[in-house]
Amino acid sequence: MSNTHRSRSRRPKLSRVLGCCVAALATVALAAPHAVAQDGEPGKRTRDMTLDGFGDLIARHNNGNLLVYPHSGQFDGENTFTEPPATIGEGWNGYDWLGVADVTGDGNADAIGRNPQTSELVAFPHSGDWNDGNPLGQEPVSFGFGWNGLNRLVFQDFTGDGVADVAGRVAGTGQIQLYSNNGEGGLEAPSPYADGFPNSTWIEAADLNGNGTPELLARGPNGVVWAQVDGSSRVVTLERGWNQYNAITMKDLDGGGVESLVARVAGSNDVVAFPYQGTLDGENTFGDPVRLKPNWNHVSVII
Ligand SMILES: [Ca+2]
Ligand SMILES: [Ca+2]
Ligand SMILES: [Ca+2]
Repeated sequence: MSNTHRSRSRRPKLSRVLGCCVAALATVALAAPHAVAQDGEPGKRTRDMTLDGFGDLIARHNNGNLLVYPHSGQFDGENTFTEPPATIGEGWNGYDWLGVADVTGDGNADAIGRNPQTSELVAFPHSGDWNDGNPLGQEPVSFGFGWNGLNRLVFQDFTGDGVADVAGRVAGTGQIQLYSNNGEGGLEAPSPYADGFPNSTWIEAADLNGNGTPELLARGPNGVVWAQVDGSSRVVTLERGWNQYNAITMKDLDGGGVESLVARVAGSNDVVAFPYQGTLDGENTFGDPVRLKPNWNHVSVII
């Protein structure tokens, strides 16, 4: 398995699928010169598609389009992520797992997808240019095949070099395995990283205590969201009653470099943020929910 994950073979076919499709809407604010904020810091990842230093809200429309809602530059409820979205790809319903992080090592946010038909993990590198509205138009990079054996995937910098690595939960054993990034988009052979997540219905990673090592976050079947701190056995409860959410992601709301919880409420489908309060402090880590988007039932994935 290790050799296949070192592969960087080119995939012109997928490039054609995604290269044709971009219709960035004209009213989207043009990017300011790229301000290096959290990009490349240990234990963090960038989701800044527009290159202004603020992580953007990314979603897959039910029709398969990949949408970017640019960050306005400040955390301000429903004005935080601006409308209309830019469409940066189409055909993404062909992937059953999506992520956004810098996996190629240039500091820009790349889009990653797993094709369940082929079991391949593919990254679409950011071009480094937002103004053309087609940041993903380059040749994709393959991480090889065999990825269907993981039933949860997380893209985050676990190794502290500022480039996103891949962690995944192995179907059956429930163990989290880490595929370290060599810094240039190649993944090393997997190594065991954590246990204790066999029944979790959501898994993520974010550095909540600011020491450069991400915490592993998970939601249990009982609706409790908890964190395993710094890869140790120390566990803290963050939230309770979270089975009411039908999608969960994490987002740097204010450019401060620490990601907050973001979730979609079942029923209303409102997307709400639970702002990071400044310290990793159990159930006080995140504040009361603030609505970001009303009735977001038109998207199937939120990143
Ligand atoms: Ca941005
Ligand atoms: Ca790394
Ligand atoms: Ca940490």
